[in-house]
Amino acid sequence: MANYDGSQIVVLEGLDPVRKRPGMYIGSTGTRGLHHLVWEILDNGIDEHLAGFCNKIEITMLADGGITIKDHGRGVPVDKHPTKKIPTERVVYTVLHAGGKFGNDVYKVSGGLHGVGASVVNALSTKMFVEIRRNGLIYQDEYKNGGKPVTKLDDKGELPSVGKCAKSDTGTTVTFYPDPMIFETIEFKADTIKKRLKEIAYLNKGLTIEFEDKHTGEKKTYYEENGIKSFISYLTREMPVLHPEPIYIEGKSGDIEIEVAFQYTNTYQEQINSYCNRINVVDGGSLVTGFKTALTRVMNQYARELGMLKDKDENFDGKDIRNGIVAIISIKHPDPQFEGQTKTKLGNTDAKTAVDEVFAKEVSYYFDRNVEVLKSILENALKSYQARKAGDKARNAVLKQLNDVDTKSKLAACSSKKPEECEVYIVEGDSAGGTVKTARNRKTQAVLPLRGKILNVEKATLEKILSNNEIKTMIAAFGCGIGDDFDLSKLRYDKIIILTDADVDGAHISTLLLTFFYRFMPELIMEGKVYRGLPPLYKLEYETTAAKKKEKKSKYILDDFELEKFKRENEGKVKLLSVQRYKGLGEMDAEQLWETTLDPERRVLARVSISDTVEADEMTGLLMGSAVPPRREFIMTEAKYAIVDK
Ligand code: 0RA
Repeated sequence: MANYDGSQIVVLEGLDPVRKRPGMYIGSTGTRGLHHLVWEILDNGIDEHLAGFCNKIEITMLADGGITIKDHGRGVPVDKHPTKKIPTERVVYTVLHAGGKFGNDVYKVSGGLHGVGASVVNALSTKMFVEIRRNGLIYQDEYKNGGKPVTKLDDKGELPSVGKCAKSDTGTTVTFYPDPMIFETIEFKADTIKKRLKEIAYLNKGLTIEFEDKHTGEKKTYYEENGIKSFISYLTREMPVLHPEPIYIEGKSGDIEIEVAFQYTNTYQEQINSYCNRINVVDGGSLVTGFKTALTRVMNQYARELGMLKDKDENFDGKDIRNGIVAIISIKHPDPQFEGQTKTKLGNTDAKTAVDEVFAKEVSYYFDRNVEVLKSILENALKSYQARKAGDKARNAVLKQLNDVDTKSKLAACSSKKPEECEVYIVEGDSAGGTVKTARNRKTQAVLPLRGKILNVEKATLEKILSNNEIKTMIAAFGCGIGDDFDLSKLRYDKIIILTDADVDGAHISTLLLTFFYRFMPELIMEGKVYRGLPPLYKLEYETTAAKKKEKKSKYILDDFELEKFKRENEGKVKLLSVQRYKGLGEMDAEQLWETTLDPERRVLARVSISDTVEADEMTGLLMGSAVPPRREFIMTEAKYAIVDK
């Protein structure tokens, strides 16, 4: 038994830091961090799929709040770990960063964005059960209170088997219960999970994912025979397209496997999502460079062959050629190097060469056989080329002029010039803007009132966007430029706070603003500089009935949820005298606005974040696309929660 006790000490030392600083391992203890646990366990199953040993994963949301993830892979090894002297399974689930330290699978998801290891999940759970089927035997192991083993090892220090199964029946099943002492909420969200499963299915063609929610009885199977090609169809489903079918390309260069799918849309946007070993490399990197270089080269060659560009003409710019493209690049790489602060950029130079080589060869093969598609894409590039030539002048004029934009007329600046203490409120409407100007702290809070709706940048040309007054004022006020010229270090404010009414119009304006930021200054959002101010929806006047002497009190309430909560928690204790519902910011006077919405000590802000580009692009696409009915519905029912991580 000495062995067993010894292993327990390892465990305690091993996982303690995770419980002390969960945020360091899973980002947050909010709902996103909670779901990170699920992705972590799922990734292990996907690793098995990538290694070629698993074609089915099952996920079940249990009625008691737990979640089960079963993969049909080889099963986690149970033999004694050579150095730790405990079953390898225990190492996987109780030692930090044990994820990739054994086995020699080539394509690992671990080491990327998630990759903190299954032990972190165990550390943050009250209970965890592991069942392994391997070599015709069934093993079970159980942990409690943040990864403390419950199951006794046998006298050889091995995990005893509990039964037999067919030799071909292999796999790993993990069930865990997140710790309510750690997480703000332990309620898994079926929608969040299903969305992820869908993405996983697109990225892993041939993998079947079965989902079941025992709370509702819902069952769903995710399986995408056509992988990322279907993913493209999904992303472009609301957009007008230049050719009916996405183009799909695959190939191999050395150890690197490459898949690309793309489709041209009749929009001005370029949307390229890239994945390495199924990890979304949000900032692209070498694989995207390889794709862009090859696409530009090949298309310019075709344009000359077809006589669209004459000898004297200069080449199409890469941007002309990518105008309207929606693309996914997905590669498998044996040794990915993720770079940058957030590890969201691929560094490997061999990935650039490999993607360039495979893509150029295969796309030429495709275009030689689909000349009509080729022509429509080149004509689209030509239009962009011509517009750019015409627009260059206008654009330069606008950009020059930006510095001279008279922001004074609209922007009420703050007196401090220290960006770290300054904030700018972007306020819907002149009248609310006026009140905010009166109410604010003039030293640190600037106010920019917006008149009416701002331009929908998804539907406008660059020239039009840059000549829009509201947009010009914002660019000038922020001070950090846009697009390729963007420089975050020049941002004049620490926080950009969007303040709109809590109604459909307000939600729409806020979405339009976010779309503009996302398309032209995405770093603002990525770096967490953008917030939404959440003014209270209600003011309550009430009398306490419990105390001996009655006392009149008032309270601001954020939303319907909080109102219900207040009523529930104070049932019988207070008597409600009045419930005032604010229809808009305009109904508050300066003092109320300061107390509830501006005062840094009392206001509620929600930081706007984008969990990944697919979600954001899809969301903006959904909100901004040309099909009106679904968009309406989305704004009214979801806008408040759609992008706000709170
Ligand atoms: C490395 C080697 C082997 C299995 C695994 C990893 C493995 C890990 C996990 C985590 C969740 N499910 C898993 N399935 C498999 C065994 C290699 C062999 O059988 O030779």
